[in-house]
Amino acid sequence: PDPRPLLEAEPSPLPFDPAGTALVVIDMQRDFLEPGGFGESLGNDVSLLAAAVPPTRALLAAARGAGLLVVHTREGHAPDLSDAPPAKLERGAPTARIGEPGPMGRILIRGEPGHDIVPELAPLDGEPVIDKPGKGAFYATGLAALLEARGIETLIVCGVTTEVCVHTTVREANDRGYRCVVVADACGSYIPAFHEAGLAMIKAQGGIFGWVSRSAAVIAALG
Ligand code: TIU
Repeated sequence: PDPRPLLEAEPSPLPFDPAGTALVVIDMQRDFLEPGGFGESLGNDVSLLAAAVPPTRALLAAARGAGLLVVHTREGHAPDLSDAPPAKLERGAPTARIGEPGPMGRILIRGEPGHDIVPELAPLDGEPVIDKPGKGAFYATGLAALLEARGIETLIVCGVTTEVCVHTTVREANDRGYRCVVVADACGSYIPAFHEAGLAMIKAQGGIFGWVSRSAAVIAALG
C-alpha cells in the first residue's frame, strides 16, 4: 500500500508528500485587498477578499512549520511598463489603468506600496517571491525552473482572485504536470458566484484541472 498520508480533497483524497509539495500564495497584494488599490479602481468591493487572509495565515504557519517550500507571487509591471502588453494597458476606465497614480502609488507597478503583499501575509526572508506580468504565475517568470530545481510535484494553491490569477496559474500548472490542490477558504473573488464556479470547475469531471480542499484539511495533513 501507498505509505503516504492522504489529503482530504474533492473529487478524491490524494497522497501527500510534503517534500515534493509547495504552498503557492497568489497575489495577496495591497492593490487587490485594500481600499484605494487596483481592485477597487475596477469597481470591486475589496472587503470580499478579506475572508481569505486568516486561512492563508494559518496555511503559511503550517507550511513553514512542516518545512514546505513557500512561494509568493505578485502581479505587476516594471515602472516603464515595458513588460505590459498594450492590450492589458488599454483596458479599464482612465482612472483605473495600470501605471496610473492611485492612493497606494502607481497601480500594479513594482516597488509601489500597492504592489506589496499585505503585511499579515508578508514573505519571510528566503521565501521566493515571483513577480509576474500576467495572470498566470508561469508566464514570463522563473517559477517553472524554481519548482523543478526543488523536485516539486504538487502545488497547494491559494490567493486572489479565484477565477482570475488562481485559475490561470492552476491551468498553467496542470498542463505542466503538477498536481494542484486549491484551498477554497484561502481564495477569494470580488464576485462570489465566480469564486464558487471557479472552484466547481477545477474539481469537476474527476478533477479536470486539479483538486479542491480546505485550509483545515491541509493543516491536518501537514500536522
Ligand atoms: N491577481 C488577480 O487575480 N488579478 C486580477 O486582476 N484579478 C481580478 O479579479 N481583477
